[in-house]
Amino acid sequence: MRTQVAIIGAGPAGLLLSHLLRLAGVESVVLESRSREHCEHRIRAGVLEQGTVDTLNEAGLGARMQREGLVHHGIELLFERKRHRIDLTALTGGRAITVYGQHEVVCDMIAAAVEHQQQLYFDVSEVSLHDLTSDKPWIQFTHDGAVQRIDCDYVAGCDGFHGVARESIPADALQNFERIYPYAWLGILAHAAPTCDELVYAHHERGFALFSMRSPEVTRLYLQCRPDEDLAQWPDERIWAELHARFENDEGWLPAVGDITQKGVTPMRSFVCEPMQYGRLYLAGDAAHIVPPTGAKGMNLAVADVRMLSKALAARYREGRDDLLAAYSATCLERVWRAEHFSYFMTNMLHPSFDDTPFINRLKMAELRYVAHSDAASRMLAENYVGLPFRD
Ligand code: RFL
Ligand code: PHB
Repeated sequence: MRTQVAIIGAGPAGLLLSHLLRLAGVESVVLESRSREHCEHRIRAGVLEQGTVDTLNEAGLGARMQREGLVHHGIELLFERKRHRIDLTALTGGRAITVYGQHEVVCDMIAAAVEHQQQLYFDVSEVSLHDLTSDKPWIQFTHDGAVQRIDCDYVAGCDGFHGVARESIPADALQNFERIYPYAWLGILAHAAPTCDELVYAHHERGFALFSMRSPEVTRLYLQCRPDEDLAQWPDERIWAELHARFENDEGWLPAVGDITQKGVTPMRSFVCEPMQYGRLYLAGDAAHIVPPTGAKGMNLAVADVRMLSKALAARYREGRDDLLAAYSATCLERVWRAEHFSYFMTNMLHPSFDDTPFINRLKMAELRYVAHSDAASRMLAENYVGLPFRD
């Protein structure tokens, strides 16, 4: 097999890249280790920045998102028993976020890839990357029991944090930056109508809690928990009791109780590898960086990366220019580090930790009050939350 760009991974990054390349007249093949079913049902992120929505619409992938996505103009911070609204739209000159599940985005992109006869292989195994520093890299993989080879010009490593792409780079060619947080999130999906139109981020002395949603019938909720939390210790009644304790407030607002259809624990990590390139291998999305979910940035960063990578590859094929490819890593890293800082800031401010001294605890409360009450501070949160504009 031969193609121009071999893409490893069919998450949001890999799938969107293959679409953007098709639109630019560049050929690609996507290799995915899991089944189509698995990719389409993996519950993850829910918040799309304005720039992500615009990118999906421009690529012709936004029809169902426009019908079913929920546009939010604000978020709420709940602490000291009170809800404080951050008016995202007023504070950012009209920008908003859209709540639409990552797996829905993935479903839409897979359906469009099938429709446009893009080359997409699911259930591949033993993927290995070769001759990345030559101008003829190649990929070996197993599919349907047969070993296959793809020769290509470029490789896009879109295979997430545990993928093979970053692992294929010699350790001395990369610098890794990492922070592991001493807590995690226990997330549930509940068949219950959302009782608030906007997301509620709650700081409570028992721990952080987040109220989100997926549709007018489905609520998504998270509780701060231990990184090694055992789900068996969390029967549904305990989850609801803990959620209600952490969301307690003077108005009596609470999420509605409903059947819990999914439960999982998400670890909290900040990670960046530099540079996001090695020879003809370009890393994008979670393969290159991880943010804790508190800032809702993970999928949005993946989209920003592949938007840049598709433009750089298009410039290479259409105009014979290499300058955008050469600038790819540095350009992406600027946005990545801004999002890393924002996610770290939101995470620290909203999560009490067992190792917080009373002094640190007072600082977190002071920061929350400042963000809720100061125009400058809430504007800072809003501008980052809706996502900074693309600079291309
Ligand atoms: P993905 O989505 O992980 O996709 C990578 C794909 O590569 C495949 N793969 C391989 N394929 C071939 N060969 C191999 N050797 C391979 N190894 C792996 C995988 O099967 C997968 O299909 O990365 P991508 O595309 O970079 O997208 C990034 C986003 O998925 C990620 O940033 C977010 O989901 C992070 N995240 C959240 N982000 C938010 O913005 N808001 C959230 O609420 C939020 N919640 C979450 C999350 C991530 C979670 N994870 C990773 C456990 C909740 C969870 C549970
Ligand atoms: C979600 O809906 O899954 C969600 C929303 C906001 C976050 C994280 C997750 O910050």
